[in-house]
Amino acid sequence: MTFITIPKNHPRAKSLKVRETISQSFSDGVVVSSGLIAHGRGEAFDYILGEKTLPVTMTAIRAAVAELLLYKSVISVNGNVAALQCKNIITLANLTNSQIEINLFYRTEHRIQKIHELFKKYTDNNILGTDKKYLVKIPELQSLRRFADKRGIIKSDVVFIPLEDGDRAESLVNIGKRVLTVDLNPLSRTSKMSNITIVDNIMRAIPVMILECRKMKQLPINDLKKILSDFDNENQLNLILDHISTRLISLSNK
Ligand code: PTJ
Repeated sequence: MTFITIPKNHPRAKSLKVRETISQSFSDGVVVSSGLIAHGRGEAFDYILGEKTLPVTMTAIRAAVAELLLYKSVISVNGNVAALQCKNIITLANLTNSQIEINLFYRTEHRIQKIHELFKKYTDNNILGTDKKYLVKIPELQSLRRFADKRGIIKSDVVFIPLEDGDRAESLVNIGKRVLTVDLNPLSRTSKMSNITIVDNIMRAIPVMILECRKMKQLPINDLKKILSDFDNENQLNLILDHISTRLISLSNK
Protein backbone atom coordinates (compact mmCIF):
# COMPACT_ATOMS: atom_id res chain seq x y z
CA MET A 1 0.00 0.00 0.00
CA THR A 2 1.35 3.50 -0.81
CA PHE A 3 0.53 6.58 1.22
CA ILE A 4 0.53 10.26 0.45
CA THR A 5 3.41 11.82 2.42
CA ILE A 6 2.19 13.53 5.57
CA PRO A 7 3.63 17.09 5.76
CA LYS A 8 5.80 17.40 8.91
CA ASN A 9 4.09 20.65 9.92
CA HIS A 10 0.60 19.20 9.56
CA PRO A 11 -1.20 19.91 12.87
CA ARG A 12 -2.28 16.25 13.11
CA ALA A 13 0.98 14.78 11.74
CA LYS A 14 1.63 12.58 14.78
CA SER A 15 -1.83 11.06 14.74
CA LEU A 16 -1.77 10.62 10.94
CA LYS A 17 1.59 8.84 11.19
CA VAL A 18 0.11 6.36 13.68
CA ARG A 19 -2.82 5.81 11.32
CA GLU A 20 -0.33 5.12 8.55
CA THR A 21 1.46 2.53 10.72
CA ILE A 22 -1.74 0.75 11.65
CA SER A 23 -3.05 0.81 8.07
CA GLN A 24 0.23 -0.65 6.83
CA SER A 25 0.00 -3.37 9.50
CA PHE A 26 -3.50 -4.15 8.26
CA SER A 27 -2.07 -4.65 4.75
CA ASP A 28 0.68 -6.84 6.27
CA GLY A 29 -1.89 -9.12 7.94
CA VAL A 30 -0.94 -8.17 11.52
CA VAL A 31 -3.98 -5.97 12.26
CA VAL A 32 -7.53 -7.06 11.49
CA SER A 33 -10.12 -4.68 9.93
CA SER A 34 -11.92 -4.40 13.29
CA GLY A 35 -8.59 -3.27 14.72
CA LEU A 36 -8.82 -0.17 12.52
CA ILE A 37 -12.28 0.56 13.89
CA ALA A 38 -11.05 -0.01 17.46
CA HIS A 39 -8.20 2.42 16.77
CA GLY A 40 -10.67 5.07 15.59
CA ARG A 41 -12.70 4.69 18.77
CA GLY A 42 -9.51 5.07 20.76
CA GLU A 43 -8.62 8.25 18.84
CA ALA A 44 -12.02 9.75 19.66
CA PHE A 45 -11.51 9.19 23.39
CA ASP A 46 -7.95 10.50 23.15
CA TYR A 47 -9.26 13.71 21.58
CA ILE A 48 -11.69 14.16 24.45
CA LEU A 49 -9.00 13.41 27.07
CA GLY A 50 -6.69 16.03 25.54
CA GLU A 51 -4.12 13.69 23.89
CA LYS A 52 -1.69 13.60 26.79
CA THR A 53 -0.90 11.38 29.74
CA LEU A 54 -2.89 12.86 32.61
CA PRO A 55 -1.13 13.45 35.96
CA VAL A 56 -3.76 11.21 37.61
CA THR A 57 -2.91 8.41 35.15
CA MET A 58 0.64 8.32 36.50
CA THR A 59 -0.82 6.67 39.63
CA ALA A 60 -2.18 3.80 37.52
CA ILE A 61 1.04 3.56 35.53
CA ARG A 62 3.13 3.27 38.69
CA ALA A 63 0.75 0.70 40.19
CA ALA A 64 0.85 -1.39 37.00
CA VAL A 65 4.66 -1.25 36.91
CA ALA A 66 4.76 -2.30 40.58
CA GLU A 67 2.62 -5.37 39.73
CA LEU A 68 4.88 -6.31 36.82
CA LEU A 69 8.00 -5.94 38.97
CA LEU A 70 6.61 -7.85 41.95
CA TYR A 71 4.81 -10.83 40.42
CA LYS A 72 5.09 -13.44 37.67
CA SER A 73 3.65 -11.55 34.74
CA VAL A 74 2.65 -11.99 31.13
CA ILE A 75 2.16 -9.20 28.60
CA SER A 76 -0.59 -10.33 26.24
CA VAL A 77 -0.36 -8.82 22.76
CA ASN A 78 -2.92 -8.55 19.98
CA GLY A 79 -2.64 -7.20 16.43
CA ASN A 80 -2.97 -3.50 17.31
CA VAL A 81 -0.46 -3.72 20.16
CA ALA A 82 2.05 -5.58 17.99
CA ALA A 83 1.64 -3.02 15.19
CA LEU A 84 2.00 0.04 17.40
CA GLN A 85 4.36 -0.96 20.22
CA CYS A 86 6.25 -4.15 19.35
CA LYS A 87 9.77 -2.95 20.28
CA ASN A 88 8.63 -1.15 23.45
CA ILE A 89 6.69 -4.22 24.62
CA ILE A 90 9.90 -6.23 24.32
CA THR A 91 11.79 -3.59 26.35
CA LEU A 92 9.09 -3.54 29.04
CA ALA A 93 9.03 -7.35 29.17
CA ASN A 94 12.82 -7.48 29.58
CA LEU A 95 12.83 -4.81 32.29
CA THR A 96 10.10 -6.54 34.29
CA ASN A 97 11.11 -10.11 33.50
CA SER A 98 7.67 -10.70 31.98
CA GLN A 99 6.78 -13.16 29.25
CA ILE A 100 5.12 -12.06 26.01
CA GLU A 101 2.14 -14.08 24.77
CA ILE A 102 0.18 -13.55 21.55
CA ASN A 103 -3.56 -13.73 22.13
CA LEU A 104 -6.02 -12.75 19.41
CA PHE A 105 -9.74 -12.10 19.36
CA TYR A 106 -9.79 -12.75 15.59
CA ARG A 107 -7.40 -15.66 15.90
CA THR A 108 -6.05 -17.28 12.71
CA GLU A 109 -2.82 -19.25 12.38
CA HIS A 110 -1.75 -16.84 9.65
CA ARG A 111 -2.04 -13.80 11.94
CA ILE A 112 -0.33 -15.61 14.83
CA GLN A 113 2.55 -16.37 12.48
CA LYS A 114 2.74 -12.77 11.17
CA ILE A 115 2.80 -11.30 14.69
CA HIS A 116 5.29 -13.93 15.83
CA GLU A 117 7.59 -13.03 12.91
CA LEU A 118 7.31 -9.34 13.80
CA PHE A 119 8.44 -9.96 17.40
CA LYS A 120 11.19 -12.35 16.33
CA LYS A 121 12.70 -9.54 14.22
CA TYR A 122 13.57 -7.73 17.47
CA THR A 123 14.03 -10.40 20.15
CA ASP A 124 15.37 -13.88 20.84
CA ASN A 125 12.89 -14.24 23.71
CA ASN A 126 10.41 -17.09 23.44
CA ILE A 127 7.05 -15.68 22.29
CA LEU A 128 4.23 -17.71 23.82
CA GLY A 129 0.76 -18.47 22.45
CA THR A 130 2.20 -19.70 19.16
CA ASP A 131 2.67 -23.43 19.72
CA LYS A 132 -0.59 -25.40 19.77
CA LYS A 133 0.79 -28.13 22.00
CA TYR A 134 0.98 -25.70 24.92
CA LEU A 135 -2.45 -24.13 24.46
CA VAL A 136 -5.31 -24.83 26.85
CA LYS A 137 -8.79 -23.31 27.08
CA ILE A 138 -9.80 -20.77 29.71
CA PRO A 139 -13.13 -22.04 31.07
CA GLU A 140 -16.32 -20.02 30.38
CA LEU A 141 -14.70 -17.89 27.69
CA GLN A 142 -16.36 -18.47 24.31
CA SER A 143 -14.18 -16.33 22.03
CA LEU A 144 -10.95 -17.49 20.40
CA ARG A 145 -9.17 -15.54 23.12
CA ARG A 146 -9.84 -18.60 25.32
CA PHE A 147 -6.65 -20.27 24.07
CA ALA A 148 -3.91 -19.55 26.60
CA ASP A 149 -0.38 -20.87 26.95
CA LYS A 150 0.26 -23.31 29.82
CA ARG A 151 3.71 -21.78 30.30
CA GLY A 152 2.44 -18.18 30.23
CA ILE A 153 -0.99 -16.79 31.05
CA ILE A 154 -2.09 -20.00 32.80
CA LYS A 155 0.93 -20.01 35.15
CA SER A 156 1.09 -16.26 35.74
CA ASP A 157 -0.13 -14.15 38.65
CA VAL A 158 -0.56 -11.00 36.56
CA VAL A 159 -1.77 -10.57 32.98
CA PHE A 160 -1.30 -7.24 31.22
CA ILE A 161 -3.91 -6.99 28.45
CA PRO A 162 -3.70 -3.67 26.56
CA LEU A 163 -6.59 -2.87 24.13
CA GLU A 164 -8.77 -5.76 25.16
CA ASP A 165 -12.38 -6.91 25.11
CA GLY A 166 -14.27 -7.08 28.38
CA ASP A 167 -15.07 -10.81 28.28
CA ARG A 168 -11.50 -11.96 28.64
CA ALA A 169 -10.75 -9.37 31.30
CA GLU A 170 -13.68 -10.77 33.30
CA SER A 171 -12.68 -14.42 32.72
CA LEU A 172 -9.11 -13.75 33.78
CA VAL A 173 -10.29 -12.08 36.97
CA ASN A 174 -12.63 -15.06 37.56
CA ILE A 175 -9.74 -17.53 37.35
CA GLY A 176 -7.80 -15.53 39.93
CA LYS A 177 -5.45 -13.42 37.81
CA ARG A 178 -4.60 -9.81 38.53
CA VAL A 179 -5.48 -7.91 35.35
CA LEU A 180 -3.85 -4.72 34.06
CA THR A 181 -4.93 -2.86 30.95
CA VAL A 182 -4.38 0.21 28.80
CA ASP A 183 -7.65 1.49 27.37
CA LEU A 184 -8.55 5.00 26.23
CA ASN A 185 -12.19 4.31 27.01
CA PRO A 186 -12.77 4.66 30.77
CA LEU A 187 -16.32 3.34 30.30
CA SER A 188 -15.40 0.03 28.66
CA ARG A 189 -16.05 -3.28 30.41
CA THR A 190 -12.32 -3.98 30.26
CA SER A 191 -11.58 -0.72 32.08
CA LYS A 192 -14.14 -1.56 34.75
CA MET A 193 -13.26 -5.26 35.11
CA SER A 194 -9.50 -4.79 35.37
CA ASN A 195 -7.60 -4.34 38.64
CA ILE A 196 -5.53 -1.52 37.16
CA THR A 197 -6.65 0.55 34.17
CA ILE A 198 -4.29 2.97 32.48
CA VAL A 199 -6.56 5.35 30.56
CA ASP A 200 -4.06 6.54 27.99
CA ASN A 201 -2.98 5.98 24.41
CA ILE A 202 -0.78 2.92 24.14
CA MET A 203 1.61 5.08 22.09
CA ARG A 204 2.34 7.14 25.23
CA ALA A 205 1.53 4.65 28.00
CA ILE A 206 4.14 1.98 27.18
CA PRO A 207 7.06 4.44 26.82
CA VAL A 208 6.06 6.09 30.13
CA MET A 209 5.83 2.65 31.79
CA ILE A 210 9.38 1.95 30.60
CA LEU A 211 10.65 5.23 32.10
CA GLU A 212 8.88 4.58 35.40
CA CYS A 213 10.11 1.01 35.46
CA ARG A 214 13.72 2.17 35.16
CA LYS A 215 13.19 4.39 38.22
CA MET A 216 11.10 1.93 40.25
CA LYS A 217 13.37 -1.07 39.77
CA GLN A 218 15.57 0.32 42.57
CA LEU A 219 12.67 0.49 45.08
CA PRO A 220 12.44 -1.95 47.99
CA ILE A 221 9.68 -4.57 47.70
CA ASN A 222 7.68 -2.98 50.54
CA ASP A 223 7.59 0.36 48.68
CA LEU A 224 6.29 -1.38 45.55
CA LYS A 225 3.64 -3.15 47.63
CA LYS A 226 2.61 0.18 49.18
CA ILE A 227 2.18 1.75 45.70
CA LEU A 228 -0.12 -1.16 44.88
CA SER A 229 -2.16 -1.15 48.06
CA ASP A 230 -2.74 2.62 47.74
CA PHE A 231 -4.27 2.19 44.27
CA ASP A 232 -8.04 1.99 43.78
CA ASN A 233 -9.24 1.40 40.21
CA GLU A 234 -12.82 2.58 40.75
CA ASN A 235 -11.54 5.86 42.15
CA GLN A 236 -9.08 6.11 39.25
CA LEU A 237 -11.85 5.78 36.65
CA ASN A 238 -13.99 8.34 38.51
CA LEU A 239 -11.11 10.82 38.44
CA ILE A 240 -10.76 10.32 34.69
CA LEU A 241 -14.49 10.95 34.20
CA ASP A 242 -14.20 14.07 36.36
CA HIS A 243 -11.34 15.26 34.14
CA ILE A 244 -13.41 14.67 30.99
CA SER A 245 -16.44 16.50 32.41
CA THR A 246 -14.39 19.48 33.57
CA ARG A 247 -12.54 19.67 30.27
CA LEU A 248 -15.70 19.55 28.15
CA ILE A 249 -17.36 22.24 30.28
CA SER A 250 -14.30 24.49 29.98
CA LEU A 251 -14.19 23.93 26.20
CA SER A 252 -17.83 24.94 25.86
CA ASN A 253 -16.82 28.45 27.08
CA LYS A 254 -19.79 28.70 29.42
O1 PTJ B 1 -5.84 -8.39 17.10
P1 PTJ B 1 -7.10 -8.99 17.66
O2 PTJ B 1 -7.71 -10.04 16.76
O3 PTJ B 1 -6.90 -9.58 19.05
O4 PTJ B 1 -8.19 -7.84 17.82
C1 PTJ B 1 -7.85 -6.67 18.53
C2 PTJ B 1 -9.05 -5.71 18.70
C3 PTJ B 1 -8.53 -4.40 19.25
C4 PTJ B 1 -9.71 -5.50 17.35
C5 PTJ B 1 -10.05 -6.38 19.66
O5 PTJ B 1 -9.43 -6.63 20.89
C6 PTJ B 1 -11.27 -5.51 19.87
O6 PTJ B 1 -12.25 -5.57 19.16
O7 PTJ B 1 -11.17 -4.68 20.91
P2 PTJ B 1 -12.34 -3.63 21.33
O8 PTJ B 1 -13.42 -4.38 22.02
O9 PTJ B 1 -12.65 -2.73 20.21
O10 PTJ B 1 -11.57 -2.81 22.44
C7 PTJ B 1 -10.41 -2.11 22.19
C8 PTJ B 1 -10.34 -0.96 23.18
O11 PTJ B 1 -9.07 -0.34 23.01
C9 PTJ B 1 -11.41 0.12 22.95
O12 PTJ B 1 -11.99 0.48 24.20
C10 PTJ B 1 -10.63 1.32 22.39
O13 PTJ B 1 -11.15 2.56 22.84
C11 PTJ B 1 -9.25 1.08 22.96
N1 PTJ B 1 -8.16 1.61 22.12
C12 PTJ B 1 -8.08 1.63 20.77
N2 PTJ B 1 -6.92 2.15 20.36
C13 PTJ B 1 -6.23 2.47 21.47
C14 PTJ B 1 -7.02 2.11 22.60
N3 PTJ B 1 -6.60 2.29 23.86
C15 PTJ B 1 -5.35 2.81 24.03
N4 PTJ B 1 -4.55 3.18 22.99
C16 PTJ B 1 -4.94 3.03 21.72
N5 PTJ B 1 -4.15 3.40 20.71
